[in-house]
Amino acid sequence: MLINWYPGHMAKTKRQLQEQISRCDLILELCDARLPFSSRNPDLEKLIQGKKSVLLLNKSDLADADLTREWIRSFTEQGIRAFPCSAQSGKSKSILRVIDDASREFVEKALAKGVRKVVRAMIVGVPNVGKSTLINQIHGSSVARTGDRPGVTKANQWVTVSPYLQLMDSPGMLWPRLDDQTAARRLCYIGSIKDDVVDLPMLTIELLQELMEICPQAVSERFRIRDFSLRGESLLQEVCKGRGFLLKGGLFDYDRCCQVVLDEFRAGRCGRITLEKPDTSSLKEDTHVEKQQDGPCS
Ligand SMILES: Nc1nc2c(ncn2[C@@H]2O[C@H](COP(=O)(O)OP(=O)(O)O)[C@@H](O)[C@H]2O)c(=O)[nH]1
Ligand SMILES: [Mg+2]
Repeated sequence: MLINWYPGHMAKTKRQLQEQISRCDLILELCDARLPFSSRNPDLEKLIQGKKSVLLLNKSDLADADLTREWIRSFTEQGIRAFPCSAQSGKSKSILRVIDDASREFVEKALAKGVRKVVRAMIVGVPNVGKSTLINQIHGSSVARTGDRPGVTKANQWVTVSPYLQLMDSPGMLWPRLDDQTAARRLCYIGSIKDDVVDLPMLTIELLQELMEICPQAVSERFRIRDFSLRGESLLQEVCKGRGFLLKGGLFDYDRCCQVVLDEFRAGRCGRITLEKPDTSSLKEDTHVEKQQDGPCS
Protein backbone atom coordinates (compact mmCIF):
# COMPACT_ATOMS: atom_id res chain seq x y z
CA MET A 1 0.00 0.00 0.00
CA LEU A 2 1.44 3.34 -1.05
CA ILE A 3 0.12 6.38 0.79
CA ASN A 4 0.26 9.59 -1.19
CA TRP A 5 0.18 11.59 1.99
CA TYR A 6 1.91 14.80 1.18
CA PRO A 7 0.00 16.64 -1.53
CA GLY A 8 3.02 18.32 -3.08
CA HIS A 9 2.53 21.91 -1.94
CA MET A 10 5.68 21.71 0.09
CA ALA A 11 7.11 25.10 -0.85
CA LYS A 12 3.77 26.86 -0.26
CA THR A 13 3.20 25.12 3.05
CA LYS A 14 6.68 26.03 4.24
CA ARG A 15 6.27 29.65 3.19
CA GLN A 16 2.92 29.98 4.99
CA LEU A 17 4.33 28.44 8.13
CA GLN A 18 7.35 30.73 8.00
CA GLU A 19 5.10 33.80 7.66
CA GLN A 20 2.98 32.74 10.62
CA ILE A 21 6.02 31.98 12.72
CA SER A 22 7.47 35.42 12.04
CA ARG A 23 4.37 36.99 13.67
CA CYS A 24 4.74 35.00 16.89
CA ASP A 25 6.99 35.20 19.95
CA LEU A 26 6.74 31.58 20.97
CA ILE A 27 6.10 28.27 19.22
CA LEU A 28 4.19 25.54 21.01
CA GLU A 29 4.87 22.43 18.99
CA LEU A 30 2.50 19.56 19.62
CA CYS A 31 3.38 16.02 18.68
CA ASP A 32 1.48 12.83 19.46
CA ALA A 33 3.04 11.05 22.43
CA ARG A 34 2.36 7.71 20.71
CA LEU A 35 4.44 8.82 17.70
CA PRO A 36 6.99 11.39 18.88
CA PHE A 37 9.13 10.84 15.80
CA SER A 38 6.64 10.53 12.94
CA SER A 39 4.29 13.27 14.12
CA ARG A 40 7.01 15.96 14.35
CA ASN A 41 7.92 18.40 11.63
CA PRO A 42 11.49 17.65 10.53
CA ASP A 43 11.92 21.21 9.20
CA LEU A 44 10.51 23.13 12.13
CA GLU A 45 13.80 23.76 13.88
CA LYS A 46 15.15 25.53 10.79
CA LEU A 47 11.91 27.42 10.23
CA ILE A 48 11.63 28.89 13.70
CA GLN A 49 15.06 30.51 13.39
CA GLY A 50 16.04 30.76 17.01
CA LYS A 51 12.59 31.64 18.31
CA LYS A 52 11.66 30.22 21.68
CA SER A 53 9.83 26.93 21.35
CA VAL A 54 8.40 24.20 23.53
CA LEU A 55 7.55 20.66 22.51
CA LEU A 56 4.45 19.14 24.08
CA LEU A 57 3.92 15.37 23.79
CA ASN A 58 0.14 15.46 23.72
CA LYS A 59 -2.30 12.58 24.25
CA SER A 60 0.16 11.23 26.78
CA ASP A 61 -2.86 9.61 28.46
CA LEU A 62 -2.91 7.22 25.45
CA ALA A 63 0.85 6.57 25.40
CA ASP A 64 3.02 4.33 27.50
CA ALA A 65 4.16 6.39 30.49
CA ASP A 66 7.68 4.88 30.70
CA LEU A 67 8.33 5.53 27.03
CA THR A 68 7.01 9.08 27.32
CA ARG A 69 9.56 9.65 30.09
CA GLU A 70 12.28 8.16 27.85
CA TRP A 71 11.26 10.46 25.01
CA ILE A 72 11.28 13.51 27.29
CA ARG A 73 14.76 12.56 28.51
CA SER A 74 15.97 12.10 24.96
CA PHE A 75 14.55 15.45 23.78
CA THR A 76 16.00 17.20 26.83
CA GLU A 77 19.42 15.73 26.03
CA GLN A 78 19.10 17.24 22.55
CA GLY A 79 18.44 20.64 24.11
CA ILE A 80 14.72 20.61 23.35
CA ARG A 81 12.32 21.79 26.07
CA ALA A 82 9.82 18.93 26.07
CA PHE A 83 6.90 18.12 28.36
CA PRO A 84 4.19 15.46 28.45
CA CYS A 85 0.72 16.85 27.98
CA SER A 86 -2.87 15.71 27.94
CA ALA A 87 -4.99 18.48 26.51
CA GLN A 88 -8.13 16.78 27.75
CA SER A 89 -6.98 16.47 31.34
CA GLY A 90 -8.01 19.90 32.61
CA LYS A 91 -4.52 20.73 33.88
CA SER A 92 -4.20 23.98 32.02
CA LYS A 93 -2.29 25.64 34.86
CA SER A 94 0.80 23.53 34.23
CA ILE A 95 0.70 24.41 30.53
CA LEU A 96 0.38 28.10 31.37
CA ARG A 97 3.42 27.73 33.63
CA VAL A 98 5.37 26.19 30.72
CA ILE A 99 4.35 29.15 28.51
CA ASP A 100 5.29 31.64 31.25
CA ASP A 101 8.71 30.03 31.75
CA ALA A 102 9.45 29.95 28.04
CA SER A 103 8.44 33.59 27.52
CA ARG A 104 9.91 35.06 30.73
CA GLU A 105 13.14 36.24 29.13
CA PHE A 106 11.59 38.38 26.39
CA VAL A 107 8.72 39.55 28.63
CA GLU A 108 11.24 40.80 31.19
CA LYS A 109 13.37 42.43 28.51
CA ALA A 110 10.34 44.36 27.27
CA LEU A 111 9.36 45.24 30.82
CA ALA A 112 12.82 46.73 31.39
CA LYS A 113 11.99 49.10 28.52
CA GLY A 114 8.66 49.92 30.16
CA VAL A 115 6.55 47.74 27.83
CA ARG A 116 4.10 45.13 29.12
CA LYS A 117 4.37 42.63 26.29
CA VAL A 118 1.48 40.56 24.89
CA VAL A 119 2.88 37.08 24.29
CA ARG A 120 1.74 35.67 20.95
CA ALA A 121 2.15 31.91 20.83
CA MET A 122 1.51 29.74 17.85
CA ILE A 123 0.36 26.14 18.20
CA VAL A 124 1.92 23.96 15.52
CA GLY A 125 1.31 20.32 14.79
CA VAL A 126 -0.10 17.72 12.43
CA PRO A 127 -3.89 17.49 12.08
CA ASN A 128 -5.75 15.80 14.96
CA VAL A 129 -2.89 16.10 17.44
CA GLY A 130 -5.04 18.19 19.82
CA LYS A 131 -4.18 21.81 19.00
CA SER A 132 -7.72 23.16 19.30
CA THR A 133 -8.41 21.09 22.41
CA LEU A 134 -5.30 22.53 24.05
CA ILE A 135 -6.39 26.07 23.21
CA ASN A 136 -9.84 25.44 24.68
CA GLN A 137 -8.23 23.98 27.76
CA ILE A 138 -6.01 26.99 28.30
CA HIS A 139 -8.81 29.43 27.48
CA GLY A 140 -11.24 27.60 29.74
CA SER A 141 -14.07 27.37 27.22
CA SER A 142 -14.80 26.04 23.73
CA VAL A 143 -13.45 28.83 21.58
CA ALA A 144 -11.92 26.50 19.00
CA ARG A 145 -13.76 23.67 17.24
CA THR A 146 -12.38 20.17 17.85
CA GLY A 147 -13.11 16.74 16.41
CA ASP A 148 -11.55 13.32 16.19
CA ARG A 149 -10.59 13.63 12.53
CA PRO A 150 -8.30 15.80 10.45
CA GLY A 151 -9.57 19.01 8.88
CA VAL A 152 -11.88 20.31 11.65
CA THR A 153 -10.02 23.62 12.00
CA LYS A 154 -10.29 25.40 8.65
CA ALA A 155 -8.38 28.65 9.15
CA ASN A 156 -5.92 30.38 11.44
CA GLN A 157 -7.62 31.86 14.48
CA TRP A 158 -6.19 34.08 17.22
CA VAL A 159 -7.59 33.38 20.67
CA THR A 160 -7.09 35.89 23.48
CA VAL A 161 -6.46 34.00 26.69
CA SER A 162 -5.65 37.02 28.83
CA PRO A 163 -4.67 40.64 28.17
CA TYR A 164 -1.09 39.37 27.90
CA LEU A 165 -1.46 36.04 26.12
CA GLN A 166 -2.77 35.24 22.66
CA LEU A 167 -2.69 31.81 21.07
CA MET A 168 -2.98 31.03 17.40
CA ASP A 169 -4.92 27.94 16.34
CA SER A 170 -4.16 26.66 12.85
CA PRO A 171 -5.53 23.93 10.59
CA GLY A 172 -2.44 21.82 11.11
CA MET A 173 -0.05 20.68 8.47
CA LEU A 174 1.40 17.41 7.41
CA TRP A 175 5.13 17.40 7.21
CA PRO A 176 7.18 16.15 4.33
CA ARG A 177 9.01 13.11 5.60
CA LEU A 178 9.52 12.25 1.99
CA ASP A 179 9.37 8.59 1.10
CA ASP A 180 8.73 7.68 4.70
CA GLN A 181 5.82 5.33 4.25
CA THR A 182 6.15 4.03 7.80
CA ALA A 183 5.55 7.53 9.14
CA ALA A 184 2.64 7.99 6.72
CA ARG A 185 1.04 4.73 7.80
CA ARG A 186 1.42 5.58 11.47
CA LEU A 187 -0.07 9.03 10.93
CA CYS A 188 -3.06 7.23 9.42
CA TYR A 189 -3.36 5.01 12.49
CA ILE A 190 -3.71 8.05 14.75
CA GLY A 191 -6.11 9.83 12.39
CA SER A 192 -3.83 12.61 11.17
CA ILE A 193 -4.26 11.62 7.54
CA LYS A 194 -7.80 11.26 6.26
CA ASP A 195 -9.09 7.69 6.13
CA ASP A 196 -10.48 8.22 2.64
CA VAL A 197 -7.04 8.56 1.00
CA VAL A 198 -5.98 5.08 2.10
CA ASP A 199 -7.04 1.52 1.52
CA LEU A 200 -8.71 0.92 4.88
CA PRO A 201 -8.56 -2.89 4.93
CA MET A 202 -4.83 -2.73 4.09
CA LEU A 203 -4.25 -0.07 6.75
CA THR A 204 -6.18 -2.07 9.34
CA ILE A 205 -4.22 -5.23 8.53
CA GLU A 206 -0.95 -3.31 8.88
CA LEU A 207 -2.08 -1.83 12.21
CA LEU A 208 -3.19 -5.21 13.55
CA GLN A 209 0.10 -6.79 12.45
CA GLU A 210 2.09 -4.04 14.11
CA LEU A 211 0.06 -4.30 17.30
CA MET A 212 0.31 -8.10 17.34
CA GLU A 213 4.07 -7.69 17.47
CA ILE A 214 3.99 -4.96 20.08
CA CYS A 215 1.29 -6.20 22.44
CA PRO A 216 -0.19 -9.52 21.29
CA GLN A 217 -2.02 -10.26 24.51
CA ALA A 218 -3.97 -7.01 24.77
CA VAL A 219 -4.77 -6.89 21.06
CA SER A 220 -5.85 -10.50 20.76
CA GLU A 221 -8.14 -10.11 23.78
CA ARG A 222 -9.63 -6.91 22.47
CA PHE A 223 -10.25 -8.19 18.96
CA ARG A 224 -10.77 -11.87 19.81
CA ILE A 225 -7.81 -13.16 17.82
CA ARG A 226 -7.14 -16.73 18.94
CA ASP A 227 -4.36 -17.60 16.52
CA PHE A 228 -1.34 -15.35 17.15
CA SER A 229 0.38 -16.47 13.97
CA LEU A 230 -2.29 -15.00 11.66
CA ARG A 231 -1.20 -12.27 9.26
CA GLY A 232 -2.73 -10.51 6.25
CA GLU A 233 -6.41 -10.83 5.41
CA SER A 234 -6.90 -13.84 7.71
CA LEU A 235 -6.33 -11.46 10.59
CA LEU A 236 -9.22 -9.30 9.45
CA GLN A 237 -11.43 -12.36 9.00
CA GLU A 238 -10.59 -13.57 12.50
CA VAL A 239 -11.64 -10.21 13.96
CA CYS A 240 -14.88 -10.30 11.94
CA LYS A 241 -15.66 -13.77 13.28
CA GLY A 242 -14.64 -12.97 16.83
CA ARG A 243 -16.46 -9.67 17.10
CA GLY A 244 -19.45 -10.68 14.96
CA PHE A 245 -18.88 -8.33 12.03
CA LEU A 246 -20.78 -10.51 9.60
CA LEU A 247 -23.23 -9.70 6.85
CA LYS A 248 -26.13 -11.77 5.54
CA GLY A 249 -24.97 -15.11 4.23
CA GLY A 250 -21.96 -15.10 6.55
CA LEU A 251 -19.96 -12.59 4.51
CA PHE A 252 -17.31 -10.63 6.38
CA ASP A 253 -18.21 -7.00 7.09
CA TYR A 254 -14.76 -5.49 6.46
CA ASP A 255 -16.06 -1.90 6.50
CA ARG A 256 -17.36 -2.20 10.04
CA CYS A 257 -14.36 -4.23 11.14
CA CYS A 258 -11.86 -1.61 9.91
CA GLN A 259 -13.77 1.27 11.44
CA VAL A 260 -14.06 -0.45 14.82
CA VAL A 261 -10.40 -1.53 14.94
CA LEU A 262 -9.18 1.96 14.03
CA ASP A 263 -11.63 3.74 16.36
CA GLU A 264 -10.77 1.51 19.28
CA PHE A 265 -7.03 1.84 18.74
CA ARG A 266 -7.36 5.63 18.43
CA ALA A 267 -9.39 5.79 21.64
CA GLY A 268 -6.77 3.75 23.51
CA ARG A 269 -8.99 0.71 24.04
CA CYS A 270 -6.12 -1.71 23.47
CA GLY A 271 -4.13 -0.04 26.25
CA ARG A 272 -1.59 2.74 26.34
CA ILE A 273 0.67 2.05 23.39
CA THR A 274 3.65 4.00 22.06
CA LEU A 275 4.68 2.94 18.57
CA GLU A 276 8.12 4.55 18.51
CA LYS A 277 11.17 4.49 20.73
CA PRO A 278 13.57 7.42 21.11
CA ASP A 279 16.65 6.04 19.38
CA THR A 280 15.25 3.71 16.75
CA SER A 281 11.92 5.46 16.08
CA SER A 282 10.48 2.00 15.67
CA LEU A 283 9.20 -0.43 18.21
CA LYS A 284 9.13 -4.04 17.28
CA GLU A 285 10.51 -5.87 20.28
CA ASP A 286 10.98 -4.94 23.87
CA THR A 287 7.96 -2.71 23.88
CA HIS A 288 5.80 -1.33 26.62
CA VAL A 289 2.05 -1.52 26.94
CA GLU A 290 -0.06 -0.39 29.84
CA LYS A 291 -3.59 -1.69 29.90
CA GLN A 292 -6.40 0.69 30.68
CA GLN A 293 -8.33 0.06 33.82
CA ASP A 294 -11.55 -0.84 32.03
CA GLY A 295 -9.87 -3.95 30.58
CA PRO A 296 -9.20 -4.86 27.00
CA CYS A 297 -12.64 -6.16 26.06
CA SER A 298 -16.06 -4.62 26.23
N1 LIG B 1 -7.18 11.06 24.71
C1 LIG B 1 -6.92 12.31 24.34
N2 LIG B 1 -7.60 12.86 23.32
C2 LIG B 1 -7.30 14.13 22.96
C3 LIG B 1 -6.31 14.89 23.62
N3 LIG B 1 -6.23 16.10 23.02
C4 LIG B 1 -7.16 16.10 22.05
N4 LIG B 1 -7.82 14.92 22.00
C5 LIG B 1 -8.88 14.53 21.06
O1 LIG B 1 -8.29 14.46 19.76
C6 LIG B 1 -9.20 14.87 18.77
C7 LIG B 1 -8.58 15.96 17.91
O2 LIG B 1 -8.43 17.14 18.68
P1 LIG B 1 -8.35 18.58 18.00
O3 LIG B 1 -8.08 19.53 19.13
O4 LIG B 1 -9.54 18.85 17.14
O5 LIG B 1 -7.04 18.41 17.11
P2 LIG B 1 -6.39 19.46 16.08
O6 LIG B 1 -6.75 18.98 14.71
O7 LIG B 1 -4.91 19.36 16.31
O8 LIG B 1 -6.93 20.81 16.41
C8 LIG B 1 -10.47 15.31 19.52
O9 LIG B 1 -11.40 14.25 19.49
C9 LIG B 1 -9.99 15.56 20.92
O10 LIG B 1 -11.00 15.36 21.87
C10 LIG B 1 -5.58 14.27 24.70
O11 LIG B 1 -4.68 14.83 25.32
N5 LIG B 1 -5.93 12.99 24.99
MG1 LIG C 1 -7.99 22.08 15.20
